[in-house]
Amino acid sequence: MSDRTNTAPNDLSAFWMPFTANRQFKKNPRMFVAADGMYYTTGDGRQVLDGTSGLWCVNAGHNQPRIVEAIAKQAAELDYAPAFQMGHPKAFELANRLVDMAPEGMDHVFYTNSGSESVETALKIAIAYHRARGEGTRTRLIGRERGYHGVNFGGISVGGIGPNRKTFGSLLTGVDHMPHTHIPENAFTRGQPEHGAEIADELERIVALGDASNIAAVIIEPMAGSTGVLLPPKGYLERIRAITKKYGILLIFDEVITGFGRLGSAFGATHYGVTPDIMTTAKGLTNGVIPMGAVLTSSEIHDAFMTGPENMIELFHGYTYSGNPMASAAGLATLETYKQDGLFENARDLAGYWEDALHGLKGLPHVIDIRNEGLIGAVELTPIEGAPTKRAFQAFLDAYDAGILIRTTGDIIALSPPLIMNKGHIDELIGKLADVLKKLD
Ligand code: PXG
Repeated sequence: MSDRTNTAPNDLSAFWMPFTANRQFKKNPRMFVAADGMYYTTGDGRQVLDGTSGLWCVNAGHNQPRIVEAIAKQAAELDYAPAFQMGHPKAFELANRLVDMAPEGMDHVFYTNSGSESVETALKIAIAYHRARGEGTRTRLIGRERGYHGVNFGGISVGGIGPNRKTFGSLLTGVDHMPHTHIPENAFTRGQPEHGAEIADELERIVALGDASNIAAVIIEPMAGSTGVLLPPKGYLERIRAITKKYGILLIFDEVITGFGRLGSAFGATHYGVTPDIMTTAKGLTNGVIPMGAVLTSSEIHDAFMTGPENMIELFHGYTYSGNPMASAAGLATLETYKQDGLFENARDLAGYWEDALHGLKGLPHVIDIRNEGLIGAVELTPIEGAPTKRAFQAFLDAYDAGILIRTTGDIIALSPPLIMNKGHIDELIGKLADVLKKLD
């Protein structure tokens, strides 16, 4: 074995980076070494405005003093406590705070460590719930094209992303997909689009063919984030809710991106006024600082498990780090920050200015659609013939050089800045993005 103790810190080969073009990155790496408020500092000492809240998670901005202090204090006080058959106060306190901010009826919280684990947990709870009630034939799951539900096997099965099938094969059986809601007649819509509520009726066809007695749950993002900011047409979510209710099928909202103020309300469910049976969260729960996810369920679901002998474990599921003290402390400080600093209100107040600024990019070269909701935006570009994704990725590289962090998916630029943003930050972000787009080949 080679002696690795002298490996220079600039040797980049050992770290196999996630969702990254490793060889390209390592030839010309982009490193962040510090962050504060709205800005990252790069390895070469430049300030980069965070237009994406890291990966849609740093909703309260970087280096938030309450969160920094809470983590430091927690590490010294109680670093870890067993998650099974033992408790610690902050996990219970955080669950109560989450229930307080969730829609009426979402009364229980199961902790995970990521959005992907929240999704797996929600799917397992849905199947086990029907079984607990004597409807064990309800095992089928329904997702949606262009849905993103993380990277584990359940999530990629209900998700609607082609490359997952190309790379990982047949995935889970017993899964159907509804069509996505992204239709051309809604191009350049501000906020929720007018057309497409009837796309929800495809669910009726899937139920007619598969039979409700076999179907456990439907899972969708209230607004699909990572496949390019695909908004629910007006009336669509209401129809999905009505159809699932009619057939006794559980509705899971994957709120990993839409949770914690991104749309100007606590959750997508509260923003759109449609309450599911289960909600998955992560990211903004702890401001992205310590990994944590949470699944919220109704009492009806939770209570269905609370039968049988009291010495028995009711749900055969959990993680070593479920509700761990450091994450719980970070979560409590994060929720306190959202409340004390009025960050959801700030997102709501800024949404109009954000919308106007974004739609001001209409008419720039290659721009074929602009979409927005809350503090989320997307600018879709025409792909280069025969080289999809290349144009948007070039925009990402140019933007980084210009001092703004954006995300791209396919040829779509996605923006989701921290909720602490002000109008000056919007002007800087959109102004620099406009300059990048004007010069793009
Ligand atoms: N559900 C949804 C709706 C998500 O957006 C996950 C589950 C999985 O979460 P974890 O914590 O396991 O990554 C996500 C994650 C992007 C981007 O730029 C989006 C995500 C993650 C990383 C990048 O679009 N979403």
